[in-house]
Amino acid sequence: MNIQQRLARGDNTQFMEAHNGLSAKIVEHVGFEAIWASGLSMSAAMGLSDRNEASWSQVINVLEQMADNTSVPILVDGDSGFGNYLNVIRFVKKLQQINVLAVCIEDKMFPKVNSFIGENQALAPIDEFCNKIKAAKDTGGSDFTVVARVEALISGRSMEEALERAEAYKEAGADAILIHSKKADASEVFTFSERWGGKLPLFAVPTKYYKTEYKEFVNHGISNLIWANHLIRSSVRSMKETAERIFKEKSLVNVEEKVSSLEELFSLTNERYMDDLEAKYNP
Ligand code: SPV
Ligand code: MG
Repeated sequence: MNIQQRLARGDNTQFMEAHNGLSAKIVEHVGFEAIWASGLSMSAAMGLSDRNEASWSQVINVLEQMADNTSVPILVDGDSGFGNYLNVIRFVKKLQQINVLAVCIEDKMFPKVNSFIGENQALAPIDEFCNKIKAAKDTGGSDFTVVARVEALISGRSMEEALERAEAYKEAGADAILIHSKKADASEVFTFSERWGGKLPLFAVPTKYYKTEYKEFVNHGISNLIWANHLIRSSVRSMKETAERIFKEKSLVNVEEKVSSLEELFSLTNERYMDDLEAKYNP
C-alpha cells in the first residue's frame, strides 16, 4: 500500500528513518510500514552537514539504493525543494523514475539549515512555497504524495501563522501537513492539531518531545509519526564504541560478541540467494 492510500484510509503509520540501502532494509525487516528518508541522516552518512551540502542528485542516488532494496513506501525529506519550483519539478520527476512516490517539502529558504540549529530561521513567502507544492503535485500526479512541512512554530512564529500557512498549503494541494516543533513536550503540536480540526492528515516528529506516548499522538489526531534520525544516531554510537575499543585493546576479543555476526550481515545482503543463483546459472 502506498502512502497516498494509507493517508486516505486514515491509518496510523510509523515512518522510521533510513539513510542508505542497508538501513532501509533493516527498517523493512523490523516491520515498519514506511521509511523516512531523512535529509539529516542521508547527509550525515555522507559526512556532510544538513545544509544542502549534498546535491539533490546525490540524494537521488541514495534513494535509489533504498528503493532497490525494499518494498515499503518511502517518504523523502525533500528539504526546501533544492531551489525553486523548477528544482522541485525536476526532483519529483527523478523520484518517479526510481518509483519513490512521496516527498515532504518544508517552508524554509534554500539552502536550508537543520531545524534544531539556531533560532528564528527565515521562512519562505507563503505564495512561493505554495507554488512549489503545486509544482510537485502537478508533476507527481494522483499517486504521488506531497507532505507540506510547516516550520512556523520551530522558527518562533505564532500558532496563528502556523495555521494560516497550513491552510494555504492545503489549498495549494498538499496531501498532508507536517507540523514541526522543538519543544520538550508535545503541547504546541497538540494545540495545532486541535485547532486544525482534521482538515488534512498530520505528521509529527517527536525528536525533542520523545517522552510523549504513542497513544497520546493518536488521541490528539496525529496519525503519522516520524522517528527521524535514530538509526544514524545509534550507528554513530555503536561504531565509535567498537572503533575505540579495537584501537585501545588492539584485539577483537571484547568486540566479537557485541557486533552483528557475518551471517546476519550476509542475510541482509542476500549472499545466500546469490549462492543459489550461482548454482543455477554457473553450476
Ligand atoms: C530530517 O530528518 O532530516 C528532518 C527532521 O528534517 S529534523 O531533523 O527533525 O528536522
Ligand atoms: Mg531534514
